[in-house]
This record gives sequence, structure tokens and C-alpha cells, in this order.
Amino acid sequence: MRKGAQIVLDCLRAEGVDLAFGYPGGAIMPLYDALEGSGIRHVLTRHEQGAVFAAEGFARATGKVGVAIATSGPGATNLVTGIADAKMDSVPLVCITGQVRSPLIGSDAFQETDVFGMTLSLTKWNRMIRSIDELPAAIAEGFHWARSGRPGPVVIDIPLDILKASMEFGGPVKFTPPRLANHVGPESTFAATLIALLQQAKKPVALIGAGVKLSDAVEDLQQLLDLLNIPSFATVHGLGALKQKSPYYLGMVGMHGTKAANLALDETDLLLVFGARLDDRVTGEPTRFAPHAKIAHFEIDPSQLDRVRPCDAPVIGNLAETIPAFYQEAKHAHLPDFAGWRAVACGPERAERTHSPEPGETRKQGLAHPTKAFLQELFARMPKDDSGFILADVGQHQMWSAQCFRGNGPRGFITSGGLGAMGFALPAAIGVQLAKPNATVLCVSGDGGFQMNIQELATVHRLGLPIKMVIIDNKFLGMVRQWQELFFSCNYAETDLSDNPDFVEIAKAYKIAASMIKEEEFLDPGQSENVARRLTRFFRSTRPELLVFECHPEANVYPMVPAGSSLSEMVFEKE
Ligand SMILES: Cc1ncc(C[n+]2csc(CCOP(=O)(O)OP(=O)(O)O)c2C)c(N)n1
Repeated sequence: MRKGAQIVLDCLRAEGVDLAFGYPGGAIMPLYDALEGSGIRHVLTRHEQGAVFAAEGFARATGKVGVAIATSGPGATNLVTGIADAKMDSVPLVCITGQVRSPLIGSDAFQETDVFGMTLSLTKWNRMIRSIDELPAAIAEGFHWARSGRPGPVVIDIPLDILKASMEFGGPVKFTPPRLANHVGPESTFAATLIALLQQAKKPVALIGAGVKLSDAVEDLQQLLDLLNIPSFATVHGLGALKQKSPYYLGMVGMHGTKAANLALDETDLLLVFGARLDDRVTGEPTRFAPHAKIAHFEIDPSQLDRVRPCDAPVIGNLAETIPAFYQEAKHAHLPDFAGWRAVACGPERAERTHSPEPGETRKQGLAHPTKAFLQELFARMPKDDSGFILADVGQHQMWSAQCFRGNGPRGFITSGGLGAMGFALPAAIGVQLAKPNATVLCVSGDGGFQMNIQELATVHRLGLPIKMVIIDNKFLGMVRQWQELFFSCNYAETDLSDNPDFVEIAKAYKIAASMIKEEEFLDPGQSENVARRLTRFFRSTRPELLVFECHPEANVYPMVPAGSSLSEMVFEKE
């Protein structure tokens, strides 16, 4: 006989889980009681939101399913933001929640919430367990949906009495997915259609999204785009998919994308989309998006097609299959060279420097934007291969970080892109560092967002994780203040954080080493060697460490496509 709690853990092990993040409480106690000897390492965060973001960080760095555990009621409600985040960004996640005893369900029992109802629209699949014998099949099915197709979150809600009950257990089971009668895949003629579109096109471009990484099609895409040699750019989640040295790569596209990428997307007559959902941060005003373009869309999830406008050539399927299939046909086809278009779109008039600066290089260059120069100084010290991970929280520092990112690791830039959930970066960095113990993990947060999960400093300290934490402290909710400055006549309503706590002292209270660099110090030529030495030491440290960069309170993110404008209407910093 095995108890429900033990069966849950056996089934998690069978799915390859050896690490889970969570926070205990009444309804989930039997699971915690059974943890020892289960083969699963449990990491106690200091808030359930920390647990779910950490599980996401683990999943985003590895592609494996992240697992978060919480109790009923407030434990489960604290998971909800992370579940929504995983849905938006296609992150494989399984959340196990305790529920009140079965006979009490529906009675407003202590710590009862309708977890099933609450997460129905936020999950790919969710289930409330009604009997112990459902457990093995439900867990197998949950993991299947979390990792299959377009990955996403799953919730399994288990009443306390079921965790405590026992049954004869024959071992974990496998889930056999139903064969869908209307299985959709690419048209057999899709490659010929795309080749014909390319042959007619004068200004083709490629837009790269997260789907390329999620389907492990990074090398296939590089091979295809090296062949097509067309201007290419990435969404925030597509960053790192293409090698920086690719001469046709124009950086990030969208609201804070590069001039070159946004103009190319505005002017193109053939847009090849690879695993992106074309949300409004990428398209600008949807009705004026890529106005001259036909759209060909490589996508695993048919529900992502035709969202902005009907696509001319859908290519439905796993990108790891459809991209190589297209490459095989394209390499034998007679395709135009597009040299004239490349010269315009990738030419010096539009292009920004895209190589990785060396340490010290950015400081010497006039420093038009000190905070970006500081971030570049940090990023220049990151490994050049896939052993470096930069996490950005949400706000101005996130966009500056995305603009400065020059890494080559496909999973090397991790952020809450779809939901834009402040407080994501610090706990997610915990998950990344645990998944990749030898990696260099740099976590960049704003002074607002850092305070949303600041309690996870305790987790970092307990585990001794060598995360390099940076706060870009502008003493404002900066991104909102920027919008107030530009669109609300500088009415800085409730965005002032000038009475921020002393972050250095807070970190020290958590027994974490911490120091501050002020913008003036960073800019002072007399301090340059000292600052460089400090940054190098920060990167060499094998302990957790926090660095606070105190920057100008009213620095802005440019270029910017104002909401409601088309990509061609981006605005630049005033001289
Ligand atoms: C949980 C949550 N609440 C509110 C917002 C709205 N929001 C977006 S950016 C931002 C300001 C972030 O400020 P800070 O963390 O200091 O970063 P900065 O923009 O200054 O770099 C806010 C409030 C959000 N994205 N997430």
C-alpha cells in the first residue's frame, strides 16, 4: 500500500523531476511529510510567487518542466501570477496544490479556494483529483500537456484526504495522447509556396520568436537564414536565437526595438515569422503593421495564426521539422540575392553596432546613456557561450538590457515578456542557477520590481547561490514615469520611490555582500580603473552579491514606438 502523497512523488520522479520549489501549509502537509527519501530535492522559497517564478526560471533555462508546490487557499492564489506568466511565455510548468478535504469542498472551508476554476483560463490543462486512483494517470497526463506542442502551465489540485489515503500502487503510468482526427500539419506544397513568395519578393525579412528556441530549431534556423540572407530580427524572447555575428541580423524589433529592425519590418513585402505570436509590443498599431507585406508563418500552435491579419502562407508544425524541410527545398531553388534590399536595411545609415563591446570599451565612448553603458560593461563580462544567463525584471532596465544583450546562448536572455510581471527576475534567477550550477547568472532588476520579491534574498542566502544581482535604482517606477512624462504631461502620480530603503543594508541583513556604484562615479574618468576592478571582482565572486547602480531618475528608453503608432513612427532621444 502507498499513500497518495507518496504516489504523487513517485509519479513526479517517473517524469524526471528531481527538483521542486514550494511552500508548505495545512492542506499539502502529507506531501511534505513524504518528501524525505523521495529523490526529489525541495527548495523552500519565501513566498509562493517566488516558488513559481523559480520553477519557471528552471524551465526556461533547461526546457524541462518546472514544478511548484503550494497549499490550498492563499498558497494557491499566490501561484496565479506565475501560472499566467508561464501561459503567456509558453513555459512548461506543473503546479501541485493542496486542497481542503473532499467532503468540505464547496463549504467555504478554511483556506478553500476554487483552484480549478481560478486557473481554468490560465492553464493548458488542469484537474482536481476526486479519488486516489486518478493520481497516476492525471500526473502523467499533466506532464504530457505541459511539455507537448506549445508548452505551458498545468495545475493539479489534490484534496488533503486523497494525499493521506492509501491504495495498492502498481507504479507510474504512461499517458498516450489521443490521436486527433483533424491533426493539422503543414500543407505538402508549403515549401513550393514559400519559394514562389520569395521569388516574387523584393524586400523579404525574417522575424524570430520564442518558438524557435522552444522547438530546438535554433541551428536549423541559422542554417536557413544563412542561405536566404535576408534582414532578420527577434522579439524579446527570440533574442539569442541567431548568432550576433550574422551580418543580416538587426537586433530586437518592436516598441523598443532598433531603428533598422523596425524600419525593415515596416517596409517589407514578405514577412517570414518563425514561432512568434505577433503581440502589440511587436507589431505597433496592429492595423498599420507591415502594411505592404504578405505573411508566411511557421508555428506549432494554429491558434496563434491570423491574430493580426490573415496570414498568406501558414506552416503549421514543429519548427524543428518544418524549417529543415523548407531548407532542403530552398537550397536547390533559384532564389533572388536581395543584395540591394540588404544594403538598405542592414546598411550603416540604420544599423547600430551589434558586436559585443569589450570591458572598458563602452565607458570611453562619450556615454550618451550612462545606464546602458553600465549594463554593457556588465554584459561584456558575461561568458560568450551558452553558459551565461541574463535575467531582466520588468520596466526600463528590462528594455535597456534587451537592447544591450549580445549573448549567443539561445536561452541566455530570460524575462517575463508576455505578462510583464514585476518581481519575476530574482526568483527566476534562483531557478536558473540551480538548473545550471556552473553558469554565470546575472539578474537585473529595477528598484520597484526588486521589492516585489525581495524576500527571496533569504533563499539565495540559504542556498549560497552565486547569483550576480543588480538593481538599477532610478528611485521611480521608471517605465510608468516615462509614460507619464511623454503622455500625461509629466504628472508623476504615484511613481515616486525616492524614499527607497537602503538596498545595500537590506542585502547585508540577509547576509549577502552588497555595494553601490553611483552614476557620477561610473562616469568619472578618475574612477574608471577602480570601477572596472570592482566589476571584474563582482563577476569573479563565487558568493551571492548585490550591486546597486544609482542612475539618473529621468533616463528614458529609446527608440520608442508610442502606443497606437506604427513601427515607422518610432521616436528617438532628443539631442
Ligand atoms: C506586478 C506588476 N505591477 C505593475 C506593473 C506595471 N509596471 C510596468 S513597468 C513598472 C515600473 C517598474 O519600475 P522599476 O521596477 O523600478 O523598474 P524601472 O522601470 O524603473 O527600470 C510598472 C509599475 C507590472 N508590470 N507588474
